[in-house]
Amino acid sequence: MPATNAVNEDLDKVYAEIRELGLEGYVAELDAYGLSVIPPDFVAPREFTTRLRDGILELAEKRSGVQPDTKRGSSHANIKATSGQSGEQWMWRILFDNPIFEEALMNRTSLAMVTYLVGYSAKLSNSSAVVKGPVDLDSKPKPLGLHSDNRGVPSPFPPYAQVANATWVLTDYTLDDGCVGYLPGSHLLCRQPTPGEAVDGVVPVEAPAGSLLIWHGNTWHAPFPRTNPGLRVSMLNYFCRDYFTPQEKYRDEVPQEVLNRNSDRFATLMGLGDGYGWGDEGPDTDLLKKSRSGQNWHS
Ligand SMILES: O=C(O)CCC(=O)C(=O)O
Ligand SMILES: [Fe+2]
Repeated sequence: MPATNAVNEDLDKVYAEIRELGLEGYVAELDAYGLSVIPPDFVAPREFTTRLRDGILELAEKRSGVQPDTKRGSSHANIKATSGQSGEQWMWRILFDNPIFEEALMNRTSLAMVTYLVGYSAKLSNSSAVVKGPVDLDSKPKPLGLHSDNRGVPSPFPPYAQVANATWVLTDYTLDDGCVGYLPGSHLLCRQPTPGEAVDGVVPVEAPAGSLLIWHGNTWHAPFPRTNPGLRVSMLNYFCRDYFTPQEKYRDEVPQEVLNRNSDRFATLMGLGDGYGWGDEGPDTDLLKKSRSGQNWHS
């Protein structure tokens, strides 16, 4: 049985897309290790990732009122963290803040890899961005927060992915830059790590700006603290299978103009293809057949 994707009637279709984009090697890496690093040339033109990074820095200032200091990162020393470590600015549900975020979501390479993991009926669970500054080197180091993104999923996890993470690396990722780290092969363990488990085996995911990271929802990973001056900038799109509840509100809040300028796949990602949530009119059976038919996620 394949380790990462479910038996799926759309496998031929997604594999054809993978081949067309030259991504077979990255699928092999994902199957073997649970995480794949896709180089910039397979992702998007440099000009696009520069604009995406600038869009996130602009949003960071809009949301916090603090202008990001990309050289030293001092702007983020005391930034209010909504999650994670201090010095880290997380911005949630950024999708509707700038049309370039829609383009990043719909990027063909990203979507092909995500589809391989969670199918064509997948929904967007969150679209967020992180701007991360250097830690205070005098403070006591915090333990690595190793985890799988399968929040609330009981063990044992299924071997196929229930959620998938596509992270846009928008400034270089090295250990000292505060990149993400992961435990290779941990997607096969099918459970969450216990506190302190396996942290010695965690390897940094080093990648140049413009790369795209894709990981299986079972994979154990954790952010490293940044020790270099300056800021780490990333955008992450986090997807779930259609029977999950997305973390962020999309279905009821996506503006019509945003739907109008995007494809049917975008509407599915927003949850518009999800047949659950009916009222006294009862289920829309056509919609149910498409989303919760069960045909594309049995293993
Ligand atoms: O951005 C990072 O370094 C890791 C964040 C994380 O755990 C995630 O995106 O699921
Ligand atoms: Fe995570």
